[in-house]
Amino acid sequence: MLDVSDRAYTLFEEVQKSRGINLEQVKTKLKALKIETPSWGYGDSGTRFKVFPKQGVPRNPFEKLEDAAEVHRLTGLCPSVAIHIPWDKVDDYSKLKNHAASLGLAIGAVNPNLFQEGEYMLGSVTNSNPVIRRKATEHLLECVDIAKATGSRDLSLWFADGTNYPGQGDIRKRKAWMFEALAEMYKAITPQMRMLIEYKFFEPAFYHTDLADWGMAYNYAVKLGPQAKVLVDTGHHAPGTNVEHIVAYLIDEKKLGGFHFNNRKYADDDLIVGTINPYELFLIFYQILSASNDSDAGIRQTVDNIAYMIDQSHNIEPKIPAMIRSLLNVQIQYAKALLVNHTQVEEAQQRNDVLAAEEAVRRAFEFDVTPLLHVVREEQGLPLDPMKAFLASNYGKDILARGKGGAGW
Ligand code: PSV
Ligand code: MN
Repeated sequence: MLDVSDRAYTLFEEVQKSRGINLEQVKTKLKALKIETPSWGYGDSGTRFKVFPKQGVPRNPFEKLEDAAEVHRLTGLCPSVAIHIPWDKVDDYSKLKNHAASLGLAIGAVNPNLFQEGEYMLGSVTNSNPVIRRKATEHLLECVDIAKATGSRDLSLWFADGTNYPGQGDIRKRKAWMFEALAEMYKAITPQMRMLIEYKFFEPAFYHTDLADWGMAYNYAVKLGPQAKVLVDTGHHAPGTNVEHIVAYLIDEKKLGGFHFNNRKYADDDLIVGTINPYELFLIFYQILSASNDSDAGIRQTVDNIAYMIDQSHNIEPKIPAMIRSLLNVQIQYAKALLVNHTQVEEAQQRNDVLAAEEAVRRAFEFDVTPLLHVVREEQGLPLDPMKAFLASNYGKDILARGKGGAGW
């Protein structure tokens, strides 16, 4: 039975029915949406100017999982957690995996970290010193072993490698070294694993970055083989870049592996996803959903295997509510994108009716999906308003006993 608060749903249902939208299918898709949260999003993080330590932040990877489990309990959206090595280094990864399982979670993507050791100042896998390159490659291989122990499918790869001045490095040699390291890693992964190659156009390097854009990531992924895909971090593009175009292109090439969701105003701001430009997020999902019924099974398979992950830096905001907000923002835009009438869009495209086509897409964005999400949550036995439920619970108060100075970077 519907809650009184969801009388609005009856009205919503009528409107959607008249638009030819099957809400039962929409609800099924919403219930299947899974978004991975990052262990580092629960810890202290900051800008290069300051990290503000927060009270109650997890002190180790086990406590990070506990916070993630609480977020999953309230939202039903995030059954896996990405780990970053060495931030989440433990002696026994099967213990970490079992701890996750005991909380109803799985360990998700394993992220090697090749940007925090002094030796990597001038590059990790692209360093001109072969000893440092070897050390960096060994770390990639270590992460493959960790993924075996945690049962993770994805290795999520981001390289800070780059140079600050023209002439500082040999760009083409570095390109070859990057490939060499990736190829060695590719040989080490199991048939179930995937390498997700992330790109970013600048920072920390300010002149050139070895893996600067989706074209370079795509090229490495093609050369490596079918288990290598591209990872799109929404914050890693120059202002004005049409990210949803990149998404559609990579899906069509069957090379889109996953996302790091966050939002940006200027550069890689790592703000909460959907807070600055929710329409972009909606349009990304519109592209994904347009491809989800493609006649090409490879494209359908690509869409089905997209890893949705959050990658944010919660500098001033409390970590758990920030994560809940992020998940809800993704869910809202996904719900809206599910309301696009694709037949209507296609018909308008065929008539070359530009305004009708634009209207058919935007219309879905303009609906308030609150009643729909209430009903979905009610059917899943979840709190109708996960944020409110968290704020009313004792979890946030209890963890304050952890004190200040928890895990961070
Ligand atoms: C780099 O800016 C990045 O997006 C990469 O995914 C890192 O692994 C992550 O942020 C955490 O620093
Ligand atoms: Mn990222």
